[in-house]
Amino acid sequence: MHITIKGNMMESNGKNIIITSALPYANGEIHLGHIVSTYLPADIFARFCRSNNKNVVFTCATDDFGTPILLQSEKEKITPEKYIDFWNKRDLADFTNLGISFDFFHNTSSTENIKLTQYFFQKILENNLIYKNEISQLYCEQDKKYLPDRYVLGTCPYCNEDDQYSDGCEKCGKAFIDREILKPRCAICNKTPKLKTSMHYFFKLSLLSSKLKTWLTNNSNLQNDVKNYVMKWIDDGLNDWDITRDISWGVPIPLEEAKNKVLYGWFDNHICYISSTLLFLENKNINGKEFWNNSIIYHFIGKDIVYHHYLFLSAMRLAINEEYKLPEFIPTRGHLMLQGEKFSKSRGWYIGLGEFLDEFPADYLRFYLARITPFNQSDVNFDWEDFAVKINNELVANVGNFIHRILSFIESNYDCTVPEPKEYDKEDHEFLNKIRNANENVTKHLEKNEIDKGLASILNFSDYCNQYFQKREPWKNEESKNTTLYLSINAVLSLSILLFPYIPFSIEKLLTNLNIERDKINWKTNVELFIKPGHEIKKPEILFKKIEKESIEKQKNKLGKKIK
Ligand code: B3M
Ligand code: ZN
Repeated sequence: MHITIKGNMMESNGKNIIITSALPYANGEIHLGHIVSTYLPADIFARFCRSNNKNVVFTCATDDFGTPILLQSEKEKITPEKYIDFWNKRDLADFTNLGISFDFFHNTSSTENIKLTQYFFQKILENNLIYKNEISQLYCEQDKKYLPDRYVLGTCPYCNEDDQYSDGCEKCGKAFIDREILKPRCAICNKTPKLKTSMHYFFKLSLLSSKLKTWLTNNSNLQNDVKNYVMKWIDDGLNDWDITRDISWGVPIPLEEAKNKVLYGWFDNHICYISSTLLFLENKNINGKEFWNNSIIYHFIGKDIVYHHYLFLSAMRLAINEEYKLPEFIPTRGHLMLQGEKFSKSRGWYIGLGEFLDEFPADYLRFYLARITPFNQSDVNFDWEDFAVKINNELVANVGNFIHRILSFIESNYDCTVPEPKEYDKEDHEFLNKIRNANENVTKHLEKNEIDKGLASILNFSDYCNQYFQKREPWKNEESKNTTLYLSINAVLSLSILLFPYIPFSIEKLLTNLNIERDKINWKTNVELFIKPGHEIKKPEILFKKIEKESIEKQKNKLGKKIK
């Protein structure tokens, strides 16, 4: 990453871009729903910015702390450290297999994040925005533990369903307020817990309401539909936030009097966006805090964590007087449905990422999800039939077809050497203009995070290329064929540059076929045709294979049959 430093200040003028993706909990496989809303859009944008020579820092981490992870590690009779280490490595492997090009992937349980989180707590406390209050909480005498929501099971008072956690009922969807659950029992030993008081620390979120409103009003980059309901939450009155948990697994509260108490996971996890970025930069001898405050910041999330990002995250940075600036963008997207229904692991209505990648190339998933994911909060539907249609008719028959025809024509008619063009006629000039301006439309869309519209624009260009080649009939027009192939191979390069953020694995292969090194090209390379007459291409290989009907049938038959 080339960052130009003038004196002590970073030369920013919009060159420094910080991109984060919401942190996956370290206790389960990456969910396709999070790939749609968070990881893929962030990665496409990061690759687009890098291709435009921006100084990009793209980070993520596993969200390690919290009750469910502690509970799960106890069930598996391993330490929480061991447990999260497994999932941190597993998630990074999955992200790598999917081409999610984080510059750095860390942990919320890292020493850097613990230190920065404790710094935030101390500063917010100094600024009189934290107070103490006694709360009563269920306590298990047998396990000598206070029992947060996920440690208490019981019967739903609304639908009478048993074995529900004390924060809400999975069956009827009702959220419970303080200890509404009937017949509460400890989730570890099944004994009946008793009520015990405990000193908790509260963040005065309510006192930051007007500062939050000012920030939201002045930040025109945030999506209006999201901003509107966040404003309503503020107008309805914000509750102060209990940031304490009486468990061992979390960021210790840095106060003598608060031994054995930790901070709530949502207090520390988004601070990891900052601590991971700082660590990555400091490892390159770059002042991370200066870079952070001289960057444009994007936090990519799904709509289920809007409250935490538009309110908790922003309020905490406001509470320390913006020592670390707030984000310009919080790209927020919807959830993923499967064949028109909600994903459900317990009902087997689910596609596992690993399972998908065993059957289909990662670029097929990237292409299809980018094709169907608008930049808004509407839910997106993964349909196996539609997946096959879009891959076969668009990626294979449109893009793949054009690329293969050009490369194999040059291989068989010119012995892999790009021909010298002759004079251009009107159609050639039109095609030349299309090639040189192909990135304009796509740029407009990707700058606005409209990954679906960007890809649609690329497919239109590819369509045009196919029509041009078909009309020029180089296989029978001796006179014009050199010009046709010279322009067409440059059109293939333009397609490679534009598609790279979407289907990086295939484009790496294509650039090898074109005998072009990736770091020799960027987003604007082909404004002046980069491939010159005489350039040698390699023997072409088929980039995309059609999806057969049987493989789709196989996937659809699996639905609903998998057990949890
Ligand atoms: N670990 C996962 C979720 O609720 C949560 C995100 C944290 S981002 C700081 O989607
Ligand atoms: Zn117990």
